[in-house]
Amino acid sequence: MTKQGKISASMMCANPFYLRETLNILEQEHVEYLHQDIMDGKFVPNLGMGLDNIKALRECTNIPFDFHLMVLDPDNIIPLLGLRQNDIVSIHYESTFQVQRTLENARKYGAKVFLAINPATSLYNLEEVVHYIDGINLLTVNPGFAGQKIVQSCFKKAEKLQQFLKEHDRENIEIEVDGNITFENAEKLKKFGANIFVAGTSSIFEKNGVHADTIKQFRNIIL
Ligand code: S6P
Ligand code: MG
Repeated sequence: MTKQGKISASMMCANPFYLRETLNILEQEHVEYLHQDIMDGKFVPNLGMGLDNIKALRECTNIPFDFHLMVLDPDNIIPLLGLRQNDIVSIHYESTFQVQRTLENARKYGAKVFLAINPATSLYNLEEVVHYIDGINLLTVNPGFAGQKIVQSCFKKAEKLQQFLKEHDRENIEIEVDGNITFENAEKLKKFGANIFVAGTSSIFEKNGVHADTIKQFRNIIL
C-alpha cells in the first residue's frame, strides 16, 4: 500500500519578518504540518523554537504541528506543548532513559507519537518499541541545524527500515524523513516508503519565505 505523501514545513527555516505571508501560502497550498524543531542546547548544539513562540503561532493557523523534540528529558516538555489530536510529537531514542515510558506518556495528550532516530541509531533499537508508535522520524542529517548535507548511509537505512517494518507487520505506520530533503532526495526516499517530508531550505524555503509554485512542484514529487 502506498501512503499518501505529506509536507511538513520546517518553521526554523522561515524568516520571521515574512511569517504572515509565509503562513498564508502554506495554508493555501494545504501543507499538512508545520514542523517545529524544539532544541535545548544539550541534546543538540543549538537552541530553538521557544514555547511562547509556538503558542503565538498556534493562534495564527489551524495547520497541525509536527513537534520534533531535540531535548533531554522530553517528559518535562511534553505537557507544555499544548498537543492536539492531529499533531505529531517525535521523541528521540537517546533523549530519555525509558523511551517506552516516554512514548506512552506522550500518547496521553492525544497526538500521534513518533520515534526519532539519528543517522547512527541502529534499527535494532526499534525492535522493542515498534508496536507503541504511530511512525518513525528518520533523521537524514545529524539533528540541530538546517542547511546540512544528507548522511549518505540514510538511503540504505531507509530501505532496511521498510523491510524491518514489513517483518514486524508495521508497514502501515508513517515514515517521516528530516534533513536535506531536496526534490531528488525526496523522490529516492519515497521509493523506500517515506510519506512525510520535512521541507526546509533544501526544497521550499527561500530567504524571504515560500512560493506557491515551488510547493506545488514538491507536492508532485511526493504524492
Ligand atoms: C535539523 C532539523 C530539521 C531542519 C531541517 C531543515 O536539526 O531537525 O527539521 O529543520 O533539516 O531543512 P533543510 O532542508 O535545511 O535541511
Ligand atoms: Mg526536525
